[in-house]
Amino acid sequence: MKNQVEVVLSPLVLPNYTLEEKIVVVIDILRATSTMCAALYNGAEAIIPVVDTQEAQAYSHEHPDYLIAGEREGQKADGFNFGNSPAEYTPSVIAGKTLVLTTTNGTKCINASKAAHMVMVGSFFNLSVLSNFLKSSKRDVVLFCSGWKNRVNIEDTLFAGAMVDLLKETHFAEDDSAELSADLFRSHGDDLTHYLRKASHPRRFERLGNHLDLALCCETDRYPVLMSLVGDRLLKFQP
Ligand code: 3SL
Repeated sequence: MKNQVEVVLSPLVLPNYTLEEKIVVVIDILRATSTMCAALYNGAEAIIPVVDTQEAQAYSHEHPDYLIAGEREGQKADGFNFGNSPAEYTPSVIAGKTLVLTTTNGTKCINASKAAHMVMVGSFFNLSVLSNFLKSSKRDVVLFCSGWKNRVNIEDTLFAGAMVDLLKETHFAEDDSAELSADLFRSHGDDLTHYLRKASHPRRFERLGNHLDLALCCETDRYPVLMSLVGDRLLKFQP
């Protein structure tokens, strides 16, 4: 018997979904969950996703050895040495370190998912390894798109659609948002970077002079790593 897969298109509709007993995959393609995959793959010991900048600063006072990173409005947040680009977290910077990260949407969504049986992180960087794990999990799956300030976004919806499509042998699309995200991916998934020029966040990047992260975050399977939330931290997960 197949399990079900549901797609939450915006944090605003999360209260309509039951998370208990399910695996929740939080998606923030641009860029929080892509950054998390890059950092853990490149050797981070753990990532602590926090909701606000004060909480991140508090970790830095207690643990001066942690890297503290913050993003607001697509830019490095005031007072932070690190931001939210996957390109920042090379092995020489991140190996062996714990990263505390706060972002506008993605880290909030991870914290909002704690009722789940398991909270994981999805991006194009770990698409295949994550889909293989979910297929074998025998659990219902909720794909939680972080969006932008409660609005639906194209990039997270496309990724959710890619995952619904990959899971079709083991999971049936339970809600219309799963069906429509899969249809979107089937129509536009073969040229992600081109289609994503329509999306609002890449336009925000352009205005900020960020010409690299869109293409980078569309690279499928660049950082094949699995992670799950254990207490307050995301740790590498070996099935
Ligand atoms: O919203 C978020 O969580 C961030 O990923 C946004 S940004 O890509 O860093 O601007």
